Amino acid sequence: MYGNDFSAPNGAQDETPGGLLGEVEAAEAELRAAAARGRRGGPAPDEDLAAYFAEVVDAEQKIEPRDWMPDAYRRTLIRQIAQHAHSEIIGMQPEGNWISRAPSLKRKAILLAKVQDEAGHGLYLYAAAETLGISRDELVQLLLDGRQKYSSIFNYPTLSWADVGAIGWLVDGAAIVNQVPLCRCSYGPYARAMIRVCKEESFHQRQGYEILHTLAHGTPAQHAMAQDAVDRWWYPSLAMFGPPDGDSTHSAQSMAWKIKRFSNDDLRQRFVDMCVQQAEILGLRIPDADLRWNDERQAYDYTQPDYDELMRVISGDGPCNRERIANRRAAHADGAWVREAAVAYAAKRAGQKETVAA
Ligand code: BYC
Repeated sequence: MYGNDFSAPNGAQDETPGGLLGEVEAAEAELRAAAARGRRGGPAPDEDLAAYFAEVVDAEQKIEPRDWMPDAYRRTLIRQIAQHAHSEIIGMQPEGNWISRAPSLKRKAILLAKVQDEAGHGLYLYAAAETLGISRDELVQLLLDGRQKYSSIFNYPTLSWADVGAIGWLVDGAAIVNQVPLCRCSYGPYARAMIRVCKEESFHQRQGYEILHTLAHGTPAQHAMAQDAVDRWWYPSLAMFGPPDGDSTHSAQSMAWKIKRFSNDDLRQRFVDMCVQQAEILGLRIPDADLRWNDERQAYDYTQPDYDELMRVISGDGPCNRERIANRRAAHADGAWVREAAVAYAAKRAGQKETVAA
């Protein structure tokens, strides 16, 4: 058993063959089937638009950019997709911190490729958000001004090489558990972007798992370093799923619109259940003395993360918030000449085409 395969301790496999990646493939097949069976056309002239929208969503058809949608649905998607895109971009920093210090050429090449994938995910997601009528420039400015959020997890420091393994195993693992259901999101461009993102995230998780496995089976000092990383990343990873259901402001509406398919707590539970068995194989301990199998619930009981800490980190007061956003602002300013050159080149090309056409 490896990476994000999921099975319950009683030996019962997850309901979908192939675990989470199997679910991504099933979602991809569903997307193709929905496109092939066509869908009802636009609303009739006198039809109630909200009822039309609800009918499309209830029929598990995708809402596409030109379709009518409630303003609040559009705003929710822009908020969530932008937050997701910003997370990918800011998320390059904690791991980027170790590229020049990776312990071998092979590890360095793998980490470079992973961080590049994250830039790619950010770009697909900005492109998906742009289909909702907002530009990438505007979104980037909202991030830089602190008016849009990114995931809390990227405000924690990466203190040792083992943190790169823990990020892969736990952070990418949590991300996959959260994002696989988004492959079935009602908004077509987001669902389609998620298919590719999840496939790549699965490799990311495996590389982290493999780093931790190597360290955990190495010298006592390496084992201790791996355990220390898991101790520090476990609770922040649980907090990635957001506030508990009772405090989640958007979940009920997002689930009704089929943007989210499961609640924050349901996904958090699924993640815990998946990790327990993987930790055993790694030979590492999950830092929770109260973690135990509950036969009645067919799930593990576990200690909740500190949600006050989550709220502090979200509101800008985590260990690395200021550093991360300062780095992003500096990188954006340093890249101004590239954007200007690209605009000048595009204008020159457009001028040449006009001259040829004249
Ligand atoms: N961090 O009503 P709720 C990655 C906010 S990148 C920050 O439950 P919702 C990777 C929430 O926005 C992983 N803020 O919200 C990259 C809301 O505030 P606003 C990123 C959080 O949206 C590089 C308020 O709290 N993944 O995988 O229904 C390297 C109330 O929450 C957080 C995504 O972005 C948080 N943890 O549910 C490695 C996935 N939690 O906006 C890996 C897409 C909550 O009202 N996003 N908030 O001011 C989602 O699935 C959902 O937006 C969430 C939150 C589950 C995160």
